[in-house]
Amino acid sequence: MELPRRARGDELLRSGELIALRKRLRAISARHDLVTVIACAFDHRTRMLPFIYADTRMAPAGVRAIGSAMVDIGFDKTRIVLQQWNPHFRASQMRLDGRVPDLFMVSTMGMHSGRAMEMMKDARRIDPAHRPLIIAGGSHAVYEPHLLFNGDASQTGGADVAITGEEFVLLSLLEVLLTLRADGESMRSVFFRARDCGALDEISGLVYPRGDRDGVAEELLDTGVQRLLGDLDELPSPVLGYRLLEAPSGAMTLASQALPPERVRKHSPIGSVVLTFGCKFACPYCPIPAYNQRQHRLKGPQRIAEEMWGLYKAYGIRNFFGVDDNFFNKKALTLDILETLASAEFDGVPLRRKARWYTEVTVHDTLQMKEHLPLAHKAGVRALWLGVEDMTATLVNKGQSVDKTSEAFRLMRAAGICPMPMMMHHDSQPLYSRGSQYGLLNQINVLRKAGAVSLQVLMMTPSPGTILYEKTFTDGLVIDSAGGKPVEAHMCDGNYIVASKHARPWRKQLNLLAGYLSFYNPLWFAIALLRRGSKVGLKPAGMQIVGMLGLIQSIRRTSGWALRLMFGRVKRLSRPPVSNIPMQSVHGTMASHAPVETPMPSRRHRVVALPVAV
Ligand code: B12
Ligand code: SF4
Repeated sequence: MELPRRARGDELLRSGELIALRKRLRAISARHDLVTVIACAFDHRTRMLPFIYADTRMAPAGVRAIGSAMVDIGFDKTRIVLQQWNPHFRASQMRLDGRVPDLFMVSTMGMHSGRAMEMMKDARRIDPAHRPLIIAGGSHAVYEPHLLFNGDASQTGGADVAITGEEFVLLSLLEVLLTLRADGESMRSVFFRARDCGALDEISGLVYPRGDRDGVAEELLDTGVQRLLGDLDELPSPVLGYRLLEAPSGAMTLASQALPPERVRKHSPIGSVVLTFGCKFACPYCPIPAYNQRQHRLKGPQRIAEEMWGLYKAYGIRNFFGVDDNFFNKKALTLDILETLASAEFDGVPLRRKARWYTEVTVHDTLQMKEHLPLAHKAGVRALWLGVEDMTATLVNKGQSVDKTSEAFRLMRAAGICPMPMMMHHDSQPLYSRGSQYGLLNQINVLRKAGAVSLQVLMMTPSPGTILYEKTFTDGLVIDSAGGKPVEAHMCDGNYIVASKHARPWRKQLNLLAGYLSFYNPLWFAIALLRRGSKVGLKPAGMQIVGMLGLIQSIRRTSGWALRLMFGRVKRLSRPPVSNIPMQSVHGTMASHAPVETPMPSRRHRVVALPVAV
């Protein structure tokens, strides 16, 4: 099920609304000496192709954005801990500025949710009198917030509240809490009071539990789908967030100081930056258009140039990854950004000399931009990731074809931009096809000839928040367990075959490895070295090294699963998962973020209390 769309015309915040909220919070923050720890959940078992380098060498934008927002409103005592860099971090032992934090925030994607739940459970070991308010966020909270709470009465765990949206939702929550907070009152206490008097119900984008026992959710209340920020120039500067990072370490506790600015680039040589959000296509396996309420949201060209320069000056970062869904989505707006970046100068230095960047686009839009690819190069673009999925457009048709994809790749290479294809393998695609371009290896060969520099091949996997999600279950594709091993969250990353009707799903698992092996191998490394005179230089050879190292990890991690699929009993699910915690909207109707078939509470037992400190 996709996220429901807000009423037409009510999808976006009013212009200036986020700026006004930031200003109001700055006016009250001095009265509240808050300490915050923001943790990014990361399951190291997901470390393999195709993300082996980007997963740890690019400090994620989500936690940095939340950290930037906290500093921007006046809460400097904030630390960002990445489980990527601090695998042994223990929330129960965290102290910052000598104090147990007032707020513990956890950001997670679906495949890292096991680690997020462990961290929140651990944070609950802190004595309730000092325990921070536990706030969960990130893409998993957007699509499956119910999974961030504990519904098992025999234990305690999970979040106090999940944010199913962006900065504006968190800041709105903080404004309500800080307005109600009595002197010296804990953030948990004021949260419970605010919740019980209905003060949170007008903040769209929250899911919070109710029940008699702390840490056990008897029901979940959903305040609805967030309003999105349309003008991304209203966001706080990303420069703020980088100075909050905890340095990589094997310690369970936090260091007294954050990672010094001069060491940021060493650990995060790539800086992810928000440029645009949204995509005009509507691929049925993708949750992005619905998440964005079919809106295209942008930062202004000058602001983008200033951010890149600001990050370079403050931390020396020179490589940027635009977290765009489809950067070339609207040609005129794209050209505006490219022209500005190509000509931007700071302190007499052209930005393009210092900043190189990469982002995601589609084949269709790349061809629309074909005469402007040299401009993109001049603006600093050096690689573009393109969803070619299945080039014969059998799986999904978004204007790609073998000829068009090849043409787009050749034009990019001619302009000095590395084409980075993202493919999707599926049940009906054979490993090799004779006399056609349908097979996986055939397509990889075409891509390589056309100039592909890297390769991503993932298996089509059900993604919550998409039209296809439920059908994949009801069609009997989704695997529950193989050889007695249940499918876990970290396996739902496209690298494991967890949804397939194929009679021999292990072949699909091996196909992925065979596909990678045909692309990343010593022969093609040698050829890439010989061809280093091309406009993309040594980059293909560099990607071959990363690819071969990543492939070793992929083989190590997924071949056991291939064996289970081969020799074990494969059990499939026939229905999509339901929330084991009843869920409803604050108005007593179906919750916007409910998964399919979520039971509604039989009776709405809301306690409406006066907002008095406890
Ligand atoms: C960049 C990116 C990556 C990079 C991440 C590198 C890095 N270290 O940052 C790479 C390429 C490695 C990657 C890999 C994968 N990704 Co990815 N990725 C993205 C992408 C395009 C942008 C993420 C981002 O930085 N956004 C910008 C920031 C500012 O937004 P944000 O992260 O959403 O955070 C905002 C809110 O969510 C919220 N928030 C976030 N955290 C918190 C915490 C708290 C406490 C609060 C209050 C709020 C909050 O506030 C933030 C500011 O607005 C998103 C799609 C998208 N457009 O968001 C997919 C996305 C996150 N990826 C996704 C997936 C599935 C994957 C992969 C499994 C590959 C795949 N099969 O598609 C792998 C997993 C790899 C791994 N081991 O982790 C999914 C996650 C779905 C889910 N249910 O969790 C997304 C949403 C795309 C999609 N298909 O829908 N990805
Ligand atoms: S083109 Fe990419 S971002 Fe756009 S809907 Fe399709 S998969 Fe999603």
